[in-house]
Amino acid sequence: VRPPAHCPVVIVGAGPAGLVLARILGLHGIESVVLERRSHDHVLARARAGIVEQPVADLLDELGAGDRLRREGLVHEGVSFRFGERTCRIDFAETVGRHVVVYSQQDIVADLLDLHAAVGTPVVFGAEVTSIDDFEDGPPRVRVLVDGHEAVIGCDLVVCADGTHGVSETALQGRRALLRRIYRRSWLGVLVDAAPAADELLYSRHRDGFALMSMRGAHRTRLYLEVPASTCLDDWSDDRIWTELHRRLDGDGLVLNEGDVLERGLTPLASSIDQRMRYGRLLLVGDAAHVVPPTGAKGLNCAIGDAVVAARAIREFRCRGEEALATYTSMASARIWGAQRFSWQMTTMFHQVDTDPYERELRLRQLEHVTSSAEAMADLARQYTGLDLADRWDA
Ligand code: RFL
Ligand code: PHB
Repeated sequence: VRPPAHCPVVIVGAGPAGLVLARILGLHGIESVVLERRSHDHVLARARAGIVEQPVADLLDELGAGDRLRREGLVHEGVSFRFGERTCRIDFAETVGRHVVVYSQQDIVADLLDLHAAVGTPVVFGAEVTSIDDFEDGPPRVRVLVDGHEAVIGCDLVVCADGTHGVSETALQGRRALLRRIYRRSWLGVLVDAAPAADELLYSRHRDGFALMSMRGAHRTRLYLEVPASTCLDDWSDDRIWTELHRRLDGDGLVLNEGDVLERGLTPLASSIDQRMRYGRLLLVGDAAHVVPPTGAKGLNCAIGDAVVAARAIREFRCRGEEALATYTSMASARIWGAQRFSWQMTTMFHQVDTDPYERELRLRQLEHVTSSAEAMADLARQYTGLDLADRWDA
């Protein structure tokens, strides 16, 4: 696929946000092109999120991209929290009648790409957007490099779904209304060729640092360890990783199953949010606009939630012109701030290294509080399984 000279909507980035947006626009008969700097294979190989909120799984179904998720995804009706000597299960089904689906982000992206190929949405791989011009006061022009050749695409609107460190960062330099938090800790994540040691996720607060047991299907375990942000992946031999994982996660009848480490990676914990998600005729969606630490499992879900709101703003823009874009940020922000707050709460409750004794105790009390009563557990379950989307894609 080659980039066109003109397209009503240019979407930068073939992550979950860009691909869901292109699908909703397509269902409303609005033409778009998706430009992705990486190759098709690279995009499908990137190991990332794995927890899909119930409203997001329902949306993927409605968009025609949910068949495999329904067949292969694991429905989880609860989660366990370990702290001190206690393991506490929060039952989503019983407290709020909801669930999450464990299904990898790569598979969601693969399903959306198959769907786009089937319906003929142009998705151009190996297409690096190098600059976006004139978006503040007129129709934007997008410069893109494909196979060493530069092309310019004219459009009515550009949507940056380009994640962190994408081209929107450069295009908006010095203009952004960013609020940030750096946690000075990272997660070391491994994908292991072994069956998960339990049917549900286990989040563990441990004096040596947080750890999480998750999974990808019935035969792969996904495990995370809290490590200092300055750590180097080379310092973590398989032996050292397993020793730490067992120390922080084994107990209460659970012993991790070991297996070959198939992938490993480091994710710094950070929160950031741009208080403006619209700059003239440029909209930000997903990680390009806001980032959360992975503890609440919200990044992927928020990115897809934004796509629904952006699609509505674009439809109204086509009827009423530029003034219709004015409400985009406020429409998206309640759900985004909900995810920011929940992710911050989960992160602070479970991570305690580098905090003073008062703060450490406070965080433990918070964890005790959220597991102390049916009401508190229901509140957590509601947030974990996902707040309703801000809008309906088909309304
Ligand atoms: P993405 O997925 O980063 O996609 C952005 C795309 O834009 C492309 N791009 C460009 N293309 C053309 N020209 C340019 N100049 C470009 N610059 C960038 C990139 O190549 C890329 O393909 O952003 P999007 O769509 O906003 O989606 C966000 C999610 O990917 C992210 O929030 C989640 O992965 C976060 N996350 C989790 N979220 C959850 O909801 N549940 C989880 O369980 C969860 N676990 C995680 C996570 C993220 C992790 N890592 C690695 C950061 C676990 C981990 C370890
Ligand atoms: C994952 O399975 O990758 C995962 C699960 C829960 C989280 C973060 C990541 O909070």
